[in-house]
Amino acid sequence: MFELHQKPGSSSRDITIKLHPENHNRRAATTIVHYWNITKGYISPDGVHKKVYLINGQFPGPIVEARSGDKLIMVVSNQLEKEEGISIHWHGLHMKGANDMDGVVGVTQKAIPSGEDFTYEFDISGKQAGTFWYHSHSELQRSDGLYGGLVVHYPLIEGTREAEEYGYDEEQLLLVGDWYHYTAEEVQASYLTFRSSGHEPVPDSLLINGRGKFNCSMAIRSRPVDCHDVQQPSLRLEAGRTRLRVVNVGALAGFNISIPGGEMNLIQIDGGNRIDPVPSVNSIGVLYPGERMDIVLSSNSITNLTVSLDSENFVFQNQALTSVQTFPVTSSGTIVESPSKQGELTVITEFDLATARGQIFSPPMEEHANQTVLIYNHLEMLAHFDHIPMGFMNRTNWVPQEEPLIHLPRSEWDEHQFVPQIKGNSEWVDIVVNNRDDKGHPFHLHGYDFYVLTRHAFPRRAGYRTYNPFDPPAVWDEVLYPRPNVVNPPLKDTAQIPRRGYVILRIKTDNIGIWLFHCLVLWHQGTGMAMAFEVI
Ligand SMILES: [Cu+2]
Repeated sequence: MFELHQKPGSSSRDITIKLHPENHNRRAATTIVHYWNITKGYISPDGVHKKVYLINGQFPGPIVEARSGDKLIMVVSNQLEKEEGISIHWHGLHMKGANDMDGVVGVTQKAIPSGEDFTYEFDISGKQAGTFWYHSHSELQRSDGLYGGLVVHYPLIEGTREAEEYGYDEEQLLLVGDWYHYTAEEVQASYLTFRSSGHEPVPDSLLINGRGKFNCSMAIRSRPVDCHDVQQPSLRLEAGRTRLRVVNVGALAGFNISIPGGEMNLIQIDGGNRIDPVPSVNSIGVLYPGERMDIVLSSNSITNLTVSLDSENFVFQNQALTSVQTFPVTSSGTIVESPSKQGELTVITEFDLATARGQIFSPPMEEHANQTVLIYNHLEMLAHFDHIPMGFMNRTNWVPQEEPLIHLPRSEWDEHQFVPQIKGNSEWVDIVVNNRDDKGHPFHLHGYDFYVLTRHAFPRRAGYRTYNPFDPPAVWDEVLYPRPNVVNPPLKDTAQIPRRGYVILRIKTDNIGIWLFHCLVLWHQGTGMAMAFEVI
């Protein structure tokens, strides 16, 4: 058997994942091969026993580090005992020329059956470097632990010296996300019934780098768990300044990170996309599922780090959940006494990620794209489907097709596939998505980064509205229809579409293939909130 990364009942509660840019940024591009055996086993990430997916015996999976231009060969062996198909998606990597390696069951591949292997082989673009992650794109396996971090470093010889430019001495990874004590299948079953009234199952706990702390006395009698009390995990920073690469690996909730008394500087969003510089703050958010942020902080002023889950989607109360949790931070192996005493006020300065801007286009981009696609997304509970919540993109509810779309002529795609065609000659295409729901949805586009020209929620008093690019408003105004940002829009691969609001996402169609576009809330994705674009 494999060595468990985290032994059940293990007393080590150090969650530090130190990265090693020095092993990658000084060498020529190369081929990196990983052999992964996927199994399942019981562990207690937060003190509560749960059966999770393990990669080579580890949860979360092994960290993959590389440099721009490397070739990755990932041999994934499904060693699950029961018949269950798996796949791995490389979130944020463009997969140019490797659409069939994108890992989406039903679109780019069939699930890897138990007892079989699949080899993912693809080149990381010479232009891509940043914080990524990988996760299952089969069923709901992501929330039962089939995920891990993927970091691509800039080669120093290309002249980009980020450590000097941003002023940091070490790099660490933080995989942060909500956590459920029941299996994803059980959680989804509690959602896909009329009894849920469409309210999402609220998580029980939260994990950083696969560990957390659940207070066993909080367990609810109606939902018993096998629990033993564990210490709160802690983070260890080396002296100096640290670049934290933060990924939201959760299934439902966004979160804020704050370090009262400390200073954080946001430098990049999603896969290494630079932002217009912002002032140092001690709280940043909301980071939604699938999104990443890179922040630089000075370790000497930090004694703890607080993660606050965003309660936007917590309509049902879950008494078991502690949605704000503080993790001790040690610096150079010594716990620094907190300078702020009880009763003393710490001023919170917060940066709202929704206000991040990208690098400046000079001259600005054109107001109009070469092509525009208009989409309405909606969760519905229809009488003829027993009032079970179902996700729709325009009028289509996605169900992965048995044979993947890339291997079939369009005439053989079933009625659950909504896949507009767009031209792939590097034209600009605007994707306008109107979210008709009273909750936000973090959407991820495979194969591309997009510029977020607009991300807007209509005021509650404005009644029911949408944005139609083919019949635009006579005048732009900040309250109803803000002017699209063609000067410094942020570049991302995952973006929150606000409740009763809309986004305008602009892509340059330079990547041929069929690319999924879907909500990252796993419970929404699992009930059909997904579509794809075929770039021809
Ligand atoms: Cu959603």
